[in-house]
Amino acid sequence: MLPLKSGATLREGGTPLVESRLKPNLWVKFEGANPTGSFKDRGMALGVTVAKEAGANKVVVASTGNTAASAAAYAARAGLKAYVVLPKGNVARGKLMQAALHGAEIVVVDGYFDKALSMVVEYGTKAAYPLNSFNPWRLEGQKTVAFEIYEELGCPDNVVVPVGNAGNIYAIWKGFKELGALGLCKKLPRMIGVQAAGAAPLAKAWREGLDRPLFLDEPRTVASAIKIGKPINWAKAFIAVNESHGMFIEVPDSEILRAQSLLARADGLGAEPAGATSVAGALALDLPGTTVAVVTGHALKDPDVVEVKTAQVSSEAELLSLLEK
Ligand code: AN7
Repeated sequence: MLPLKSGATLREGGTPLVESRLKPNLWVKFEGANPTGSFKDRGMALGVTVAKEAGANKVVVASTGNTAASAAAYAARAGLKAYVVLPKGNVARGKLMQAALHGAEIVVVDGYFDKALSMVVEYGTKAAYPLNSFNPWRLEGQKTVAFEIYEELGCPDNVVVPVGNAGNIYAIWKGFKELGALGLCKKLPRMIGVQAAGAAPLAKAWREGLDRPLFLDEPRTVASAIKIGKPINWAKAFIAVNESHGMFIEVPDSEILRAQSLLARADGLGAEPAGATSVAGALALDLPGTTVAVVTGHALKDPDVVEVKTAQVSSEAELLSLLEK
């Protein structure tokens, strides 16, 4: 089902599918367990392989952070130079660290992700191979999560996905459609796209019955990975949701952070805020049948969003009395 046999792999995929204790019939596909800690690795393996086969020696991405971390690692693996263009002040600390660690050239621009992406689309592609999700190979790689869900659980009734630039929900839908075409899925899942309320150009349009997004210039959300006002793959996301009889919804930041905490404490899974957005959506909806929430990124990506409380002791006796409380 993939066009290439070998390439720049770091053994991405094969992530845990965990039955959640938060709700009956809810499963979590934990994409934070990929090599660089997000689902982006599935597509980057393929994208970098194609870049290498095409003879490129430089790759470029605009990113809210995870694409940059993944591009940096896979480019390193393939011996290519990576340039990552990031919105200044809008990228979580762990992701910046990863881009630097793997040797990418980090370029920052004032403004939001949308600005960085339009610069890469208009100019970056002239000098380097672009690996944003308008590159179809990225989405071909990302569809493999559908195959893994099928292998472990069969075909679920609902698949809930965080939506930012809106490529992943389409990639996963494409994977399920291929399973359907092979006769493996008799009934395809509803695709449910979840956006943060302050960055919800698709969910707001959907609620109003529109067939195109309500782009915004100043997206706002704690989930920096999906702080995107003008998703480039919006048309593909509408196809996924319409064809699957699914929906888009928005959730406030308070519910995203609550879901992040619940998932960590009930299920032992640490998600970054954008990753927990799917869980927030699954908890907000009353969905019939089996639901898989795709948790797209690891908690370590964004260490600054969690408040750390400590209790200090200065003697064994104090420690003991604390433990006995
Ligand atoms: C954790 O890294 O856009 O809807 O530049 O990092 O396919 O864009 C990240 C997106 C969800 C949204 N969850 O996926 C980037 C970037 C996490 C993410 C999304 C992203 P798409």
